Amino acid sequence: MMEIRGAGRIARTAAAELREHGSSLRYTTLEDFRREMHRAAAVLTETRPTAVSLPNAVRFVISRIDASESLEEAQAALVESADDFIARSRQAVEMIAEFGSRAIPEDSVIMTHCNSEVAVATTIKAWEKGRVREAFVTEVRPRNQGYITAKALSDAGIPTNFIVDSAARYFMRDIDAVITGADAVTAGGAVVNKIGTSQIALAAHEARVPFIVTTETYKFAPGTLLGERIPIEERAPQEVVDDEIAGMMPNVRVRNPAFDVTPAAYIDMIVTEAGGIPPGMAYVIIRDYLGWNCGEWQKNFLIDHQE
Ligand code: RUB
Repeated sequence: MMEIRGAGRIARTAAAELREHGSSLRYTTLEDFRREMHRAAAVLTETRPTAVSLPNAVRFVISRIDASESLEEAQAALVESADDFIARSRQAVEMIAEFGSRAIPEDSVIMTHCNSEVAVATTIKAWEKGRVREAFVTEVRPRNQGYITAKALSDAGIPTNFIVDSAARYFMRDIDAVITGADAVTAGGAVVNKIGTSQIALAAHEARVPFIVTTETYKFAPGTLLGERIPIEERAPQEVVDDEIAGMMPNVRVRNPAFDVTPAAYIDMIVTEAGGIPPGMAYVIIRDYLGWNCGEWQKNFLIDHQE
């Protein structure tokens, strides 16, 4: 329903909801508790398919329940792991804002797209340090998240220009750095973010304007190492064209993908709480920060396929 949006908030809300759900019901056995938590985790994970922060947050919480040996231990682990995830996530935003603000060139005019908590925090931090002079914010059709971003930057005192999405290339010549968030980062360093991001990255690449992505490490997608693709959420056509107008164009199919993929080649830096990295280092984040052990997986694969 888009009541909770932005990949970081989605992840924190999922962790908090698992904690509330698990704490509100009475269970008699560890098995029942685990089963119900896995069911709840699956319901949550299906709500938005693209933001990898969601399954990563859910996995973080559920894995500690799975590792528990008694019901009491599992219930305590649920509360602890959810609180731990939420605290780490908030801390990550602060760290990224600090690192990212240093990466923005002095006296910059920046452009951003959609409403990313991390990109906004980074821009405001850079403004406070005197590194940002002005901002350009896109409208972000069809859900207009640009209004939320424009208000946040304006409230912080940043002179802000609000433009339609299709004006991004027109204004690119005035821009010193583009800064966005991410819903997912692949093992190859490609970034999935709000639809339109890749067009802006292309325009920035053409104009030699640095394109900086700010993202917590839990938006990196381990499954992409195994050849999984990030599903792109396609939302209702009514978000783009209302039914009455659509009814006048019977041969027109309205398409509404919510996200797109920006290739690693158009990204200058990905700023995480582990520091600013080139996109080619995405695998290192998956291995060292998400603890995703490819060797372990390979071993299990070989055992399963012995025949
Ligand atoms: C939001 C969006 C944001 C990322 C990162 O899309 O694409 O750029 O989620 O946001 P939607 P954050 O509005 O469809 O959820 O930095 O807040 O995690």
